[in-house]
Amino acid sequence: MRQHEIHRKTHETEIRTALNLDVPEPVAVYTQLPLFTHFLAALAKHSHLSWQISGQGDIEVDPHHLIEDTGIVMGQALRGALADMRGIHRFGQRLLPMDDALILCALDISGRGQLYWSGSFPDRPINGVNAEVWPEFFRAFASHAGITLHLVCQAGENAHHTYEAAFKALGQALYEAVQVGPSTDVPSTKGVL
Ligand SMILES: [Mn+2]
Repeated sequence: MRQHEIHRKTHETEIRTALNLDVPEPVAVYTQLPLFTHFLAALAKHSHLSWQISGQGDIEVDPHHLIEDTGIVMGQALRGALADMRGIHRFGQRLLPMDDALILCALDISGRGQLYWSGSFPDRPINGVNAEVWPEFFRAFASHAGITLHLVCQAGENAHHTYEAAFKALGQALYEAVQVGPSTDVPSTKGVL
């Protein structure tokens, strides 16, 4: 089984994540910030992977700490679960609509963690949470997972739809990228990822 668990506690947050890439269940997501829980639950559901995530932190200071640190821990869990990367599809992509929103997500489990964030993401808060925190989640996740992650907002008027579509698109692209095919080779001409 390709699985990994992380527990990370700092003076700002305490996050636990368990990920299993080979089974779709259980899925359990809880954070102190209901909007973030809602978005993570969408990611988990549409990834068809077993994510167990719990996060708490000093959201009274700023939701930024909880959101970024959860991205760090989820990225570390993915990297750990992938282990030697043998046989994985490596690339994943999704063009995901949600009403007015249309998000392109393309990722490469490259070993080089980097977020490329572009397009017309709405710069409006949702229920008091500023839009600037969402790319910080995806950046932390990409950087700690060691994946090249492109998220492009091709259309989006409603901020809730647009950011929720980004979480769903990442879930779907991840599912594709971590699937194991008939080859047991590491999917790189260099022989390592
Ligand atoms: Mn929603």
